[in-house]
Amino acid sequence: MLPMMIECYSALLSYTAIVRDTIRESRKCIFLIFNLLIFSLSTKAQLPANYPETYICYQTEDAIIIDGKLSEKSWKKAPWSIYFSDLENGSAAEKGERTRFKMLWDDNYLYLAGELEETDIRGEMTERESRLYEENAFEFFLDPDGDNHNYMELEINALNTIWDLKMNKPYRDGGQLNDAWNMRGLKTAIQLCGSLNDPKKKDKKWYVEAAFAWEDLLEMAQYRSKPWNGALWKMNFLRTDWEHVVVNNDGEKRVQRKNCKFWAWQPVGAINMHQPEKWAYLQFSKNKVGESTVVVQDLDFELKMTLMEIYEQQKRYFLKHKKYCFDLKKLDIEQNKISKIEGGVRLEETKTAYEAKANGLKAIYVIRENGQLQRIDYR
Ligand SMILES: [Ca+2]
Ligand SMILES: [Ca+2]
Ligand SMILES: [Ca+2]
Repeated sequence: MLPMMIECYSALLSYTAIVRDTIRESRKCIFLIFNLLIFSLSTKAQLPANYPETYICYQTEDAIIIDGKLSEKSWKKAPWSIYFSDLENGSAAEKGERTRFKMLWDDNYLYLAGELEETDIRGEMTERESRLYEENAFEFFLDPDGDNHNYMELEINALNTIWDLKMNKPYRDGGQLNDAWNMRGLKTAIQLCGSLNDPKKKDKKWYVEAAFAWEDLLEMAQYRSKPWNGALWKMNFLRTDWEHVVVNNDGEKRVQRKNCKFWAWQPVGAINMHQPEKWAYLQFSKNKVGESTVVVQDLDFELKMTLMEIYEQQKRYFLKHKKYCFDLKKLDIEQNKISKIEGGVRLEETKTAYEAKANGLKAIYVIRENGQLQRIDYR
C-alpha cells in the first residue's frame, strides 16, 4: 500500500510540477508576445511613413557555388525579400510576373539570388555592356556610403549577359555612366525553369545567382572598409518586363517589344531609378543565416530627407529666379520639418552655390547643389 501511495504522491507532485511549469511557460509566452506586440507597435509608430524597406543580409554557413541553383543550405535559410511592385505607383505584380531576392555575405563576397516569375522567358543580347534594360532584365543598384554619388549598377538577362557600370552622380545632376568600369571579381549564373524564346511553351521562372567581390564594392564604401555589424547601405532593384507581340512586316512575322512594366523592390514614385535617396536599406548582420537580428533603423532618415527636399526646392527656386535662395522660409518646405532638427539647418552661400548643413544623431550632413549628401562624422 505504502509504495503505491508513494507512487501516487510522487505522480501528483510531478503532475503539479508540470502544471506549474506549464503556467510559468504560458506566462513567459504571454509576456513575450506582449513585449513583441509593444515592440512592433512602437517600431511602427517610430518609423516615418515614407521609411523604406530593410533587407537583413546574414553570413553564409556553407560555400556558395555560383551555378544559378539555390541548393546551398545558406540560400535555403536566407529570407526572401518582399515581392517587387510597380516602380512608379507601388501597385502589386500578378502571380507569374513577381520578383524577389535573397542576399548573403562572407569574407570574400556579397551574394545575390534573384527569382523572376515569367511565363515566356526571353533574351537576345549576348554582348557585355549591351543596354539590357531594352529587353527583359534584372537590375541591381548599390550606393554603399549612401551619399547619392558614386554608385554601381548591374543588369543581367536570361542569357547571363551583363552590363556593369558606375555612375559618378545621378543624371539629374549631370552624371555620366561609366561602363568601362568592370567588376573583376564578379561571378554570375542563370537557371531557367522553362524554355528560352519559345512562346509555345509556358515557362515558370528564372533565377539569377551572383557573387560580388568586396574589392569591387569597397571603392564606393565609407572608409573603404567591409560592412560592420548593423551597417546600412543604400540599395534597390529593378526588373524590366516587356510585352512581346508578333507583328507582320510585309509578310514577315517578327516579335516586337512594347509596353514595358518596371518592377522595383522599393518604388521611387517615378520611372527613374536614379534617385538614390529614395532607395531602401541593405542591413549587414554578422550573425549566421538562420539566426535572427534586430532591424537597425537609420535614425537620421528624416533629417536626410529634409536636406534632400531643400536640394529639390533650391532647384525649383533657381529655375524661377536664376539664383539660389538663402532664406529657408522662402523655400516651399513645411517649416516644422526644419524646426524639428536639433540646432536647425544652416544655409550658407559657397563659391559655387549653397550648402545646407544639419546635425544628425550619427553625423553632420551637408547637401549642396550637386545633390551629394556628404556625411561628416563627429569626432
Ligand atoms: Ca548555387
Ligand atoms: Ca556613394
Ligand atoms: Ca562594365
